[in-house]
Amino acid sequence: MKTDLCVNGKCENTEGSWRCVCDNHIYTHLQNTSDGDIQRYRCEGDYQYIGQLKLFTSIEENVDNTFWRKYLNNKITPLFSKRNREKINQNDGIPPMSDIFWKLDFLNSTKGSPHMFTILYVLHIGESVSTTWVNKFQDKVINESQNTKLGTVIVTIDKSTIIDESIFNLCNIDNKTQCDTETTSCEVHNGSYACPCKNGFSRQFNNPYQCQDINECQWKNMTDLCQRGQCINTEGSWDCICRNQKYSERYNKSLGVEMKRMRCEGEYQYIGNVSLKQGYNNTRSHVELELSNLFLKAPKSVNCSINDAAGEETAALYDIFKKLDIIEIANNENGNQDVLYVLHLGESVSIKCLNEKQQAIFTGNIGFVNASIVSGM
Ligand SMILES: [Ca+2]
Repeated sequence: MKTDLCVNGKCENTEGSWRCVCDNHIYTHLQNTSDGDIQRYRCEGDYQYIGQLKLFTSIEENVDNTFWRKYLNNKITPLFSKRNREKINQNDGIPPMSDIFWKLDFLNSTKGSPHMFTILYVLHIGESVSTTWVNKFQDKVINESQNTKLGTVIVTIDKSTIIDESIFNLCNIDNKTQCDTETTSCEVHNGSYACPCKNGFSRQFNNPYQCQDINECQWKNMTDLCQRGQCINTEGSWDCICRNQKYSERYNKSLGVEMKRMRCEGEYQYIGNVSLKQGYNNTRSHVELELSNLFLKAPKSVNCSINDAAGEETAALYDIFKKLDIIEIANNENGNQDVLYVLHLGESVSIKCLNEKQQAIFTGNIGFVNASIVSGM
C-alpha cells in the first residue's frame, strides 16, 4: 500500500523506482525500516516531551551529570528504541514507539536525600502525541524497581514520569526553544511549540520564531490613537506627544481590539452652581464626590461640541472631565443649599452646551433643584 511506503509524505514515482517527499515538518527524518524486501519511509517532525526519573544509587561517588548522560545513553535509550515493542493505541493509528523514537537528551540532575537522584531529560519523538500517551508507553518500556549496573554503580529506578505539559514544558527551560523572548511568547501543545506574537508585534514573513514591531503610527486611523498630538512609534507600543498642552490623557476605547488611545488636552475651567434640597447629606466632601461621579458616569450620548479651530468632533463629557472642586456651600432664602464649584475639563466647550448637558446629568439625581454654569475661566 502506498501510505505504508511513505508515511506522512508524498509518494512520487520515478523511472524504475519511487521516492518519498516530506514537507511541512520542522525537519524530516527518513526512516528506513525493513519489512521483508520492501523499504518504507516515514516523514517526521521533532516533538519533545520532558521525562523525569527518580533513582537510587548504591554509591554517591562519581554520580554526576556525566554519569547520568551515560546512563541515559546506555541503559534507557535502548529501551525506547528496541524494535517490535508491543503496540498500544494501535487502533488510533499511532505507530510503535520504536518507529517514531529519536533520542533522549539529558537536561539536568538534582540530588535529594542520600543515594537518591532526580534526572530530567527531553524525549524526542517523530510524531505529535499526547503526553498521556507518551507516559503510558514509557510505563511499558521502563520497569520501576529495575536494577541496572553502570560501572560500579547499581542504579534502581524508583519512579518514571512524563511531565504534564501544562505543569512544566520546553518554554520553561532557557534556550530550549527558538522563540524570541522580546517579541513572542511561547506555547506548547502535544510535544511541539509555537511562538505567538506578543501584543504590539506581528508575524515576520516566513519566520515562526520572531515577530516585528507594529508601527501603529502608520495606521490609517492614527489620528484616533493620538488625538491632537504627535504619534511616536516605540518597540511593542507607541506614544503620543502633546505640544502646547498642559497634559495628555490616556483612555481606553474599543477599536475592535482592546487598545489604548490618547488625547492631548488642555485644562479648561468653568464655574457652576447647583441648588440642593436641605436635608440631603450636604457635606463638602460628599457633594464633591457625588457630583464628580455624575460627570464620570454621564451617558455617552451626553456630548458637547468642541468649539476650537479643529473642531467638528464631539467629546463625551466623561472623557474630558478632570475634576470638580467645591468652592462653597451656603444656605439660600428658599431653604435649599447653593453649591458653588469649579469644573475642570480637558477641552474647551461652549457654556451653552455645558449648561444643557449638565442639566441632563443632574436631573433626577441627588437633592438636585437646579443648576447652571456661570462662567468659563
Ligand atoms: Ca510599535
